[in-house]
Amino acid sequence: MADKPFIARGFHGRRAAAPPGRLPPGQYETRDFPVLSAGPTPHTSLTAWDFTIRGADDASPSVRWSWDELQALPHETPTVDIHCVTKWSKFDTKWEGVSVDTLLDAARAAGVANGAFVLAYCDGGYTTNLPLADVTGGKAWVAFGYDGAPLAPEHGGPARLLVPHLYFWKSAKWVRGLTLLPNDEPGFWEQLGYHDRGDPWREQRYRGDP
Ligand SMILES: Nc1nc2c(c(=O)[nH]1)N[C@H]1C(S)=C(S)[C@@H](COP(=O)(O)O)O[C@H]1N2
Ligand SMILES: [Mo]
Repeated sequence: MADKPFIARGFHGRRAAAPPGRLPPGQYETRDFPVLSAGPTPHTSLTAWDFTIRGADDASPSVRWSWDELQALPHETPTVDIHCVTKWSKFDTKWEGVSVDTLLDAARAAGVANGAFVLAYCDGGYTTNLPLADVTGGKAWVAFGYDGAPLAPEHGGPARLLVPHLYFWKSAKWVRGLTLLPNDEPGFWEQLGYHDRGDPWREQRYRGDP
C-alpha cells in the first residue's frame, strides 16, 4: 500500500475537476471566454443605440431608453456561472448591468401591455424567447460591463441580455429590446430545433428534451 505511486484520484489531465454540484450535466469548465455568434458583429454607436420594451399589439405604448438614460438607472454587478449548450461552462463571470426588473417596472408604469413571454431582439436580427418568469425576480440583466471594462463587441457590446440560469444562447448579444407577448414565439435557435427554455440543470438542449 505504501509502495503505490501517488496518483490523485479524479485527475483526468487537462480539465480540472469542478467543485461538486457546480457543473450542470454534460458540461466542462473552461477558463477561456469563447465567442459564439451566428453572424457578423454589429457595431452600433452609442448615440444611435436605444433599448425599447414594447407590448404585443400596436395599440400598446412602448418605452425607450437612450444609452445615457439606461446608464442613469441603478447598476448591479452580478457574478455568475454561465453555461453554453456547446458544453462549456465558465464560473464566476463578473458583469455590470441594469436588472430587467427595473426596466419592466418602468414599462408597466408606462402602461406597456404586459405578457407572459418576452422575445428579445437584437442588432443583426437575432432573437430569443423567454417566459417572463425567467427574466424577472433578479435573474436577468441588460449587461454592458464585463470584468471591469465595457462589454467587448464580440461578446455583445454595447449591451447584451444576461440570463445566466439558462443556456447562454438565451443571453442575446447586441440586444435592443424586448417585446412582451401573450403567447410564446420561438426565437432564432429555438426555431432551428433548440429547446424552448434551455435549463442547463435539466439538460434542455434540443426540442424534445425533457
Ligand atoms: N445576437 C446574438 N446573440 C447571441 C448569439 C448570436 O449569435 N447572436 N449567440 C448566442 C450563443 S449560441 C451563445 S453560446 C452566446 C455566446 O456568447 P459569447 O460569444 O459572449 O460567448 O451568445 C448568444 N447570444
Ligand atoms: Mo451557444
